[in-house]
Amino acid sequence: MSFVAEFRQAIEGAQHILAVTHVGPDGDALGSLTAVGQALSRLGKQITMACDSDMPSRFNYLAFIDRVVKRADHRVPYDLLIALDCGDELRMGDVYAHLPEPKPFVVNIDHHITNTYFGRLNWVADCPSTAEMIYHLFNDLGWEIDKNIAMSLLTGVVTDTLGFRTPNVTPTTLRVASALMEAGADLPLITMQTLNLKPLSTLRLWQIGLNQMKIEDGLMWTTITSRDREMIGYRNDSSSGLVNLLADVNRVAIGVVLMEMEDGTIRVGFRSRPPYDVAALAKKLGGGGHPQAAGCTMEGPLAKAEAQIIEMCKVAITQQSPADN
Ligand SMILES: [Mn+2]
Repeated sequence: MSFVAEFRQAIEGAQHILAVTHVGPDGDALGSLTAVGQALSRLGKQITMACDSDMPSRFNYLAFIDRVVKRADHRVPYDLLIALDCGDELRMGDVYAHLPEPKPFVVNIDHHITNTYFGRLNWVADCPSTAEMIYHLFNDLGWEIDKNIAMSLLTGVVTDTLGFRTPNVTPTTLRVASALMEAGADLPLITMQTLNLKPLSTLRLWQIGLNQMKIEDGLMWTTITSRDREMIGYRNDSSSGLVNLLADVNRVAIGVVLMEMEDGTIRVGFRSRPPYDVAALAKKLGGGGHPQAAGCTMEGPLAKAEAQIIEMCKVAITQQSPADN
């Protein structure tokens, strides 16, 4: 049976559905989550949307965003869990970890190449965003994409492609975006809210990161200490685009940001340009992601993690460098 047919069957047989996306949610995570939440609630299902993080305010324009909760309701007998944009179970944080046994039937819909196929039903596709997958899924199911759902899905498409600029964008991506605009999605508003506007603390973070940046053998990296974070009041667990700046320098193959968190662990973000692949690197360190964008969490201290990352990245650059002629 095809995924669509199995998914349809799972939905038809379920009354209480829990949709979950990853911690530290981005536009694809919240766009996919709210699109699924809207569609299922229209079908008359009892739907809980959960994400184990605070909601970033720039996504306030999304319909249903105010219904996203941090924990599942443990009194509700969920018969289905839909994981969206999660490469593994850990990405769901305590929403999944704290869910009482027996856990519900899990459907895993994701576009990370490092996905562990943790669901009972899995759809993992090589696609620029989970939202683009959801668009195709709704179409195949014959579910209407109204203006609000289109806004959610286009938010995912636009943010995960950084405004259609990543190397995995295809003509299909543009056709999907076009169809979503025709359904009423407001592209300029999405671009302004999610890509252009940023809190001042983001630029303060870039300021610190750019001051510390180092470049050696095609690797450009920087470190942010938890004291830096405290000083500028930065609470996000991603570097909010700083790592993209580093990887976009023309002599650079891989860009890395190491950020020391309050609990002493180190969040590491990787970016690269083709043909360099950072997904395998991140996976080796217990993380995951895409060939050109990946991440992991390491034990401290910062200096030790930094030394290990520099070593691993330099080896990867040497091994993956195309022949000179
Ligand atoms: Mn995504």
